[in-house]
Amino acid sequence: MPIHKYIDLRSDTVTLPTDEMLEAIRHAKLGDDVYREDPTVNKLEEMAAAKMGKEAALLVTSGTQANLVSLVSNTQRGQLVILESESHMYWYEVGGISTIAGLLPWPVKSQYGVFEPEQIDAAVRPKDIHFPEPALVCVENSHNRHGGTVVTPAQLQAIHEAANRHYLKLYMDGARIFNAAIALKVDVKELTRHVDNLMFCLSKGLGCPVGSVVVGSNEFIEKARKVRKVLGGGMRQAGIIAAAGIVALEKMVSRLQDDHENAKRLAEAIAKIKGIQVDLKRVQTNMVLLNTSGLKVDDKFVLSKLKEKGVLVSMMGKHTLRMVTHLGIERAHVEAAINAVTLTADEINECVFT
Ligand code: TLP
Repeated sequence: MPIHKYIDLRSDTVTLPTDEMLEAIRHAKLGDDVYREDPTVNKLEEMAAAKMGKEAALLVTSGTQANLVSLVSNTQRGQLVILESESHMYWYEVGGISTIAGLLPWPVKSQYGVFEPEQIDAAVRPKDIHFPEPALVCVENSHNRHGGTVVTPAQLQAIHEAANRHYLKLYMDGARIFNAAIALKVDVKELTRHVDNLMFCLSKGLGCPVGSVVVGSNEFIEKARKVRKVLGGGMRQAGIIAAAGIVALEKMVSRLQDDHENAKRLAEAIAKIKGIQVDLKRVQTNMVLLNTSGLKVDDKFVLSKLKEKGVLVSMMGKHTLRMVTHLGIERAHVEAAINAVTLTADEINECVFT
């Protein structure tokens, strides 16, 4: 576990590389990737494209850079992008969609992370001198702020059809796409075939230290490569990143099932605690959202009480805490975290209600 003193459930971004990854990094064949001469990067990109059923792929530094590169490569400045109102691109990417890509985000609300196709029809307004041109629809799978909920192949197909009706492209922030595929028990290609292009992260549940991959057509990736360069993301001996990515794609996908089972156990136990609510319908992958409004105290107080007991969680909004299971979190950690939440709630309930 990253910070050994704590059971760190803040995010699956805190995972550390496995010994096998470190060995692969040590022995990676390297070259200058801006010249396309790093054999390890080339291998990872070929593997990623094949796995996702697309023509080409591009290694980038982070999920945020992947989304930005993709936004710029799919659009022209001044256009409109339809996305889910709780999406990572809208909430957590420092507004790069507007400040750097020059786009107008058009947020659409949903209950579990994916909007209905009719909402795309409604968001696309008639051609009019007053309106920006719509260009792109984005989906997120699994959906972070909705608690790791998944978008099914059927939902993606319906959204793709709606996007096509309006000549819009469909992009997927698939930071955790393998979590979605494992939860839905489908090959990941079932989730990629209805999108024009997508990105996925190596550095979350798959355990790599750095890196995300953008995937799409040859033409799209060629453009993305140039956009990555202008954003300062052209890397040189990036094989040291790609080497871990290859291990991740070969070895780390199936174990995500353990994270999902651990999240389910956490969620079911915590749902029974007085003052905390968990919407179990949202617990589909490796996240658990805790609604702590029933404890009637400040979230920071709950957070600090949990920390005192050795458990780190993150804050997702007023009275919403998030726990994420990942590589390094074993069943014993899950049971210890349940105890810590139970004790914390007991202490708070005693003070508030006596
Ligand atoms: N998410 C992080 C934080 O930024 C909130 C987390 O802890 O969950 N898309 C999705 C769906 C993500 O969840 C994230 C990271 C990103 C993109 C950005 O990836 P990075 O952190 O590599 O830039």
